Amino acid sequence: MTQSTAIQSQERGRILSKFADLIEQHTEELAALDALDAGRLFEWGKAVDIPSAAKTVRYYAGAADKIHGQVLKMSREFHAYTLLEPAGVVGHIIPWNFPTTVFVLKVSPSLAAGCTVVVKPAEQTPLSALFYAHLAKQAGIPDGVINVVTGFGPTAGAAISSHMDVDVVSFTGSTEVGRKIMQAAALSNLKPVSLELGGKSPLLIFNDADVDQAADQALLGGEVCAASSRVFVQEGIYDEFVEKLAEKAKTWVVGDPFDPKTRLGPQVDKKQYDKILSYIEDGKREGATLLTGGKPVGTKGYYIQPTIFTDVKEDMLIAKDEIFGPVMSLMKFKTIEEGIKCANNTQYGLAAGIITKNLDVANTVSRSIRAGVIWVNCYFAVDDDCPFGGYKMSGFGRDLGLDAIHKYLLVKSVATPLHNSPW
Ligand code: TXE
Repeated sequence: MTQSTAIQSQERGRILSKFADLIEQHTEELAALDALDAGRLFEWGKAVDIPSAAKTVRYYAGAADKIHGQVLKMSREFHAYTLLEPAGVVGHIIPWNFPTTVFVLKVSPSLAAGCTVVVKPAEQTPLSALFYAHLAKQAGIPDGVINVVTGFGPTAGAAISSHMDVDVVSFTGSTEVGRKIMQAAALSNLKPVSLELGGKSPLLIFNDADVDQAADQALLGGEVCAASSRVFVQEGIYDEFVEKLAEKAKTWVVGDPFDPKTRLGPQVDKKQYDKILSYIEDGKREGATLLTGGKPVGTKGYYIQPTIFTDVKEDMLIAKDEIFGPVMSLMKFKTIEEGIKCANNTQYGLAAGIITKNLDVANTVSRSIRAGVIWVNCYFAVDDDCPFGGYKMSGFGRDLGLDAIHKYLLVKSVATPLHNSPW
């Protein structure tokens, strides 16, 4: 697409706003599709996932006409400036855990930047992506701008990452597949990639925390890349915290994602279900103590009880590997330094949580943890304006925030001598 045929930026913003309105108008259908496909809670989808998706699209709609380069100060008498140009065709390969959220946080900044996109949803959860494409057409996004290609990873996904005409790939998924995508990019047209990969995020709870609130924060885990799956509790409140957490976890209703009483829906598929149960067995075998859960629920569907292990050692598999399910490892620490060391003892670096009333502790620990997102006295506070992405083997590149648009832009420098200036 040339500059002359491209839809101008204000018009792009207007169409994206219309897309956001249509998402809101179809909240129920979209929440139902994600509940059917991914087992996401229907009520949560209606109250949070879908309204937040519309908000994300609107955030980038507002940014579409504010993307511009800079005038440069050259060391000679030149007039020089940068142009920010759309990178071209962006391939988005997305996972099954947040079909709606990841779709909009990838697609919206690319469209604001003026790119076209090819989206491959996860094979387990293609329905909402197809419906979003349908709504995009109704909003006036021209044919060919959003292309949804359903299919499996090694075929449809690999075709995108190795394609000579795909200019950028943005991926969210496992570290293992992230490596393959980088390889395919390197062996094809050297397209830039951004990778949002797994995590084993720590939550540090200090002695001065409100134990009741801390237990609620700790329970926001599950099939979330940033789940606080390693919870470190300072020794002074450890016993009280364990008791409180067990009490709360036992009240969680596991079941049908369409039932408003349900707090924990099913796992996405049999592969994921078997993987989680096998990690629970590893935990027991390696000597961790099962505080709650540990078993499947019912005989139909892929339901697992919220599972909490205590007496976990840092070298156990359940403390090292990303399980991506309702399994938490609880560990104890004494000093701030020990807490920081434990938090950083992982190959991952996606997110971390800190619960304390002491500002000095919060500031020191925030700077010492090698992770892309730090939540102090909260957890999973993801927002359109906050860049999201990892350090270390959790990948690189950021989704969300205005900076995400720059993944989908190319910088061109233009320089010309001023009249009569020697060069
Ligand atoms: O992810 P995959 P899976 C982690 C989590 C989970 C594990 C496996 O630990 O248990 O990954 O989940 C596509 N070339 N996360 O197997 O395989 C695939 O079709 C190109 C963390 O479902 O990484 C899907 O669209 N694409 C994560 C997407 O990659 C390929 C979210 C993700 O699938 C491909 C999901 C290939 N060779 C899982 N192979 C997070 N960070 O939130 C697969 N795909």
